[in-house]
Amino acid sequence: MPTASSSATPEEAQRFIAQVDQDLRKRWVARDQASWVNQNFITDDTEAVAASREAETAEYVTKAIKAATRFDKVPGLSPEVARQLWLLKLAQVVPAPSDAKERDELAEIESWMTGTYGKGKYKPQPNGALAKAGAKYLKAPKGKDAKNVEYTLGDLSRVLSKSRNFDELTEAWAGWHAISAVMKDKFARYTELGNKGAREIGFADMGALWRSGYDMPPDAFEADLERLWQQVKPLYDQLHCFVRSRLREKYGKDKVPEQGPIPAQLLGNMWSQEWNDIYDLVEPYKGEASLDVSKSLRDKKYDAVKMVKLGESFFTSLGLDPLPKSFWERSLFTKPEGREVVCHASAWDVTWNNDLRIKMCIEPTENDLITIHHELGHDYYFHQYYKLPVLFQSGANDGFHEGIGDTLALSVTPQYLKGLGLLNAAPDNPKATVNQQMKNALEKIAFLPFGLVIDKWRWDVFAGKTPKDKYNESWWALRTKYQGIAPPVSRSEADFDPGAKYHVPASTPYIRYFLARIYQFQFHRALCKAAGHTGRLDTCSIYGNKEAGKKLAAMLSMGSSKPWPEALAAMSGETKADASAMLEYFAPLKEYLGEQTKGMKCGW
Ligand code: X8Z
Ligand code: ZN
Repeated sequence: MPTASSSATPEEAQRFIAQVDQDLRKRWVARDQASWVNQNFITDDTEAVAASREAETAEYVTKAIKAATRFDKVPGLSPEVARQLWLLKLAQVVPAPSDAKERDELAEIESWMTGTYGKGKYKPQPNGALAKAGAKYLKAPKGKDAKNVEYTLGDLSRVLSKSRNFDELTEAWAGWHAISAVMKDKFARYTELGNKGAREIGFADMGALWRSGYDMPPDAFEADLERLWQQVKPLYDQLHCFVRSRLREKYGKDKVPEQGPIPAQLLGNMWSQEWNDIYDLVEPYKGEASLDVSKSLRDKKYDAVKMVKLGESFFTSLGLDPLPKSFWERSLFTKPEGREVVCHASAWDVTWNNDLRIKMCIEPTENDLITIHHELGHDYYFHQYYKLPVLFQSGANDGFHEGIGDTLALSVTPQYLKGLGLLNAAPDNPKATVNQQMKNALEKIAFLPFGLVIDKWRWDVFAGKTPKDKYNESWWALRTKYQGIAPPVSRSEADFDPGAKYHVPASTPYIRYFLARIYQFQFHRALCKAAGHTGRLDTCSIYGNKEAGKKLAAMLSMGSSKPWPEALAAMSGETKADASAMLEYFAPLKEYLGEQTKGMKCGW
């Protein structure tokens, strides 16, 4: 550990941060290699190795932060050094207490929670709805009776997206949400230990640390989130209202209340976070051209690699580099047989040196095609900044990182898909536009309140405002307040529903995804302008446009070396997050929803 003399100078600070760069790189590589192996082969041993590397990193970061306080009041630091010293304070998502035993305990809980989620399974009730439904949506391995199989999240999610039977949906929902009850005590202990670590490095609690990564005071950040939410809430309310009325027609008035929250299992997704899988139930104009890309992917026999190549071709069309050879050798593209893996999609630069990979259990669906673009967005960000000091090897903020692939995916328009033969027709008429927009809104707009609640819940837990005996109650209070959804079956404090969403056991902060939903439309608008697009925003595709590619690459190459408003300005000229681009994009749908919901009782 480098130390500084009591009369520290800017030069010493410079040397200190250069040493931290080397040390941190070594530890992050060791940690991420262990984590990669653990998540690709979940066993007790890989879990232990991953926990140990995590604990070592946490120990180092806390010590380095404490040593760096010597430079707190040193005048004349270069902006690069000052920013790295600041980013060092934020470098450990779950900061550990300096007590070795507590540190190890914390890291073990983290690995255990991730593993427990990854291994989560549900065996259908012998006479329940899923057993009766047989193998319709549930793939039993060859030679096995569907009734005796334990189903994974992937299987149960297929039920949520495809089944239109109320009882099957309810059982699949409840089945998955049973996997996390065991996490509750551990999560409470993790909160206690993580908070202790956060306080040692000068934050009130872990939530305060997480909210500090946005180049503004945490309170100002929360106010900004509220401002953005109020910008988009009217559109969400209309969408909710319209979807609820269609679900009432489908499932009956006894199942879906006229004015109450929507039962969470009816929205096509395990967490009701994106609703595009129930597009068939809410399609505005029947008989318009099909938007079913999943079917075309299956018909055209797209396998996982072919889908990833298609994603890559979008990035290279902008003038960005092809993915390195090692990407194709080291990535995990499909769910392997005979071992436990974390299937939740992720992107990596394991050795922080252009060692790009994705880890996904790809199925030939449109959702997975979009997720591939999302993950490659991370990899291309890594690629553009891997030569920077490691503390600058992240997004301008984490919402930027989450928004890049999505921005490109906004250019995956029906016209583009038609060119690939993945859609038969891409008509440009008002009805087709509304259909297309509805499908996109079910993904993008429906997500917004979900993107808010995960961390609103965690921030309150970390701040001690939500005690352990109110964990689940508070979770559902937020889910109902913001999303307007209700639990499918009665819940109690014996349940721990937050743990059934990957990012909670995996300690991934979530507000980044809310931000990304907003930013991606700002990015899209800016890149479309650079590409010379003049028409409606939802008809723009930057595919093949090198000018847009240059703008994108310039922003990505900055990593986190500058405050995010500067990175945004480099791309769009704006310095504030602003949902007006998103609203502009969805203007045609807003008009349709306004007409459709006239006279309806909206809200819950
Ligand atoms: O977790 C992800 C990515 C990996 S960074 C697949 N997403 C969030 C989620 O699945 O909950 C992307 C959208 C939101
Ligand atoms: Zn992501």
